[in-house]
Amino acid sequence: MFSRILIANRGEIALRIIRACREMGIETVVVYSEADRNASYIELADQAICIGPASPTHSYLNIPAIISAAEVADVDAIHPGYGFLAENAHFAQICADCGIIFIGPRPESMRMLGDKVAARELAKKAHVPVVPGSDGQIKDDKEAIKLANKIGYPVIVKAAAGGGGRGMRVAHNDISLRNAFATAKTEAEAAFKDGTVYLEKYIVEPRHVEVQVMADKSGNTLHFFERDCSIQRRHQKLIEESPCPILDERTREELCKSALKVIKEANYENAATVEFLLDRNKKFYFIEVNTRIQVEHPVTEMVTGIDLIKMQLKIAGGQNINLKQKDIKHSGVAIECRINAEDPERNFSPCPGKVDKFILPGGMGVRVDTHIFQGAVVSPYYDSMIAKLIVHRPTRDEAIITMKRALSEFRIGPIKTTIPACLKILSHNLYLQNKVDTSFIEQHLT
Ligand code: MV4
Repeated sequence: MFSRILIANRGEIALRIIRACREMGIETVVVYSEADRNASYIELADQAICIGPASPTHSYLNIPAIISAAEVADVDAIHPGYGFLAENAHFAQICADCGIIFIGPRPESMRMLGDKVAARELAKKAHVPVVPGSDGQIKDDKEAIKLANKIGYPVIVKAAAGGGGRGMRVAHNDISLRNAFATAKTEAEAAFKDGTVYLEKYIVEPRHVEVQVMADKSGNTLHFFERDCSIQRRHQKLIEESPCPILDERTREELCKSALKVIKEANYENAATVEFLLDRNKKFYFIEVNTRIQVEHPVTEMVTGIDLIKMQLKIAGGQNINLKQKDIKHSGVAIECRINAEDPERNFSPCPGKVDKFILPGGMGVRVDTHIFQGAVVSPYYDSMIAKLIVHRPTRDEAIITMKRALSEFRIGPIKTTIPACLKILSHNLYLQNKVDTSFIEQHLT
């Protein structure tokens, strides 16, 4: 196993990785920007190295600075966390070239699955259901219109280099499709320097369901069931839960098996999330693969009892997974609420500043993943997430009760947070009755 690793991230995930390493006897080196010099987890890491000013381009995205820190500290490996360099194939390649293990997939897998057209074709090859749509990319609007009339409107034009909701356009007829095709292509060209687009039937009011998977270097693959992430706003998830409350056992098994087919076909290694859309008839369709550990991984950890960060470290260190699929069980219901420094009353605009008051919830079934403490300063330079509140209870009803209790115990001030918005959702009839989809917040919380 590794003796020492570098954590190329900040915030709660840096702390999460330090905790896993401490239990495994791995030393940690954390890098930080000038804005994070007073971060709580710096005290808990074995070593901390400043890599630059607050601006992410000059610090957490600064590959030469991070590699230099890794060389100086003489680490065996780098954990990228999520965001920043986590899905950067170029960075993973540089790590390999420098003899440092990147704790994640091989650069080729990241590159291939980062191309949504290639990922879609791979899923088809693995006999996994994909949304009806184009074979490969769509070259011109004539081809788009011809296909749209074959599969039926509405359709969605997506950028091959997109993902996470960037570079998408919906069209309801030939005229709007001509427009959608042109704008999607132009936007993709500008945002990703790659104007490749493809077309899918637009699934109306879907649920977002994703499967957690892991693969070791020997090709052993495991799934850890699914998370329902339908409660999101502008592609930023707010509440996630596991299991998906509307799946029957048979569909769950099919879904999870499909996720494994995708990562087996990709000859994947380490943690991934395979994303699906679930339509009104509870039919699922593959959409994309995230090649990183995700923010919402704790809900999976709670229902399965498995530490996914430790598993990532073991796999990257060359250990084979010594678990069988049938030994992985899910029990109870876990829900995660993201506590962001945002004002829900002002269109969720960021609310950075000093945290004067910070009282944590606790008690039975409650987990809080946070790097924040009383006196901490929330920087405007980074993502606004300041804590994740996770509950794990035997049933969904009990999980909701505990979550509401824990949210109301949480005291954060004077900055505004998403706590009131989470409380509203958890009390909403449609949420309680499992009648939500990805448009829930826009439709019922504004
Ligand atoms: C879709 C879709 C409807 N039909 N694809 C948005 C993020 C990206 N991962 C895929 N996304 C979508 N793809 C088809 N064919 C609707 C969305 C979508 C969405 C998906 C998941 C979670 C939230 C969403 C919000 C709006 C649109």
